[in-house]
Amino acid sequence: MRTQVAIIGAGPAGLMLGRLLDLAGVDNLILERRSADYVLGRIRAGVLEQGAVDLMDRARVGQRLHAEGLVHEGTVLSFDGEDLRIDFTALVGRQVTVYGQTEVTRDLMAARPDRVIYEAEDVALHDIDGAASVSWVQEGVARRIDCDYIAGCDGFHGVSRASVPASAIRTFERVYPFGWLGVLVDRPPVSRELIYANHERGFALCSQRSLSRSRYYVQVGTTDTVEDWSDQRFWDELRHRLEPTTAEAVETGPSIEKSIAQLRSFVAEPLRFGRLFLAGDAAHIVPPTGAKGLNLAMSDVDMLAEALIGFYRDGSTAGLDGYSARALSRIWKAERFSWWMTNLLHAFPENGPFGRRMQRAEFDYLAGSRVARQSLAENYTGLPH
Ligand code: RFL
Ligand code: PHB
Repeated sequence: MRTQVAIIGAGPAGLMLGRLLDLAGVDNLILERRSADYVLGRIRAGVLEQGAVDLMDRARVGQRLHAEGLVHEGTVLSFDGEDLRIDFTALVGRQVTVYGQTEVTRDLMAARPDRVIYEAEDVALHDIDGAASVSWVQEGVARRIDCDYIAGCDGFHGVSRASVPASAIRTFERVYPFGWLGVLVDRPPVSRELIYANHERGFALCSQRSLSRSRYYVQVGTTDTVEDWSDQRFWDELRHRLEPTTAEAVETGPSIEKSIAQLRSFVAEPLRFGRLFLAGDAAHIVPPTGAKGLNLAMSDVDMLAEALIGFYRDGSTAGLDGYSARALSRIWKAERFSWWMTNLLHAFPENGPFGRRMQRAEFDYLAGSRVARQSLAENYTGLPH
């Protein structure tokens, strides 16, 4: 068997890359460790930048997004119960769209009924500096495919980055001393727009998936488990951290999903090793505070698809040679913004009262400075691809 591009991972990065290559007539095969249902069951991101929406349109999978996605013209930051609205439209003339990662994935899967191999076990990359190939086990049978290039879109714990010799890769990492506990509930959102709250007891976020489904998060300790958090304890803690009238308006209900994510910043450099290219969470992680992870995965594969398509169209390797530097320049800016939002909004036990006054000063500066709010809005709604 032979293909032009072997893609590892059927998350949003792998599926979007496959779709863009398909539309350009570049042959590709996607290998995914999990089942399609498992991939769709992961509740993750909810906010799309305009660039990601535009990419869904260019990939001709934007129809349902435009029908069902909720366009948000601003967001609210709250500090000890005091609200500050960031008006994206007035500040930078752009918006974001609330549309779950699950839905993005579903739309991309529907556009690609074949050439995704789910439940591919023991995926392994071979000879990435030479005659590249990928092997896997499918229903107990060993298989292998030769390819020109491999796209490692297999997330933070994938096999692609792990296949690179340690001496060829440099990694940068910051693990934060807390996680996010997220709850999904079939109740209308408490507010039309997202609320990011900094409270002495820790961060809280009011998000949503639709007009009838809400997603809430609270900052929790690194050793906390889902079992430590009954629904009742979650709702009590969330309300504690919100401004009183908002807290009262939260419609609670039985959680339909509850999970904890550790917060981390991570970047691998470079993103190319011979015939292997990394994209999405395989290459970098951002803490979710800036809503950048999915969006970065989309901008990476937008650039990678352009480079691969350029190669197959006119034989030029310029795009492929430039991919790593080009993608990393955007990635580091999103890393900076996500780190900054995380620092602004969370309780850092080690920072003490001085750290809290610094957060307060930052919040007051934002409240008083249009330029500061404009910078936040420019980054939150997304830098150009
Ligand atoms: P994914 O989605 O992890 O997909 C990788 C796929 O590769 C498969 N895989 C393998 N396949 C074959 N062989 C192997 N050895 C394999 N190992 C792994 C996996 O099964 C999987 O299907 O990575 P991708 O495509 O790069 O997409 C990245 C995004 O999923 C991620 O960045 C976002 O979800 C991050 N994120 C958010 N991003 C946003 O842009 N906006 C948000 O509002 C937002 N909120 C969030 C988030 C992530 C969260 N968690 C749980 C980490 C909120 C949360 C709570
Ligand atoms: C979400 O809805 O899951 C969400 C929204 C905004 C974030 C992170 C997660 O910053």
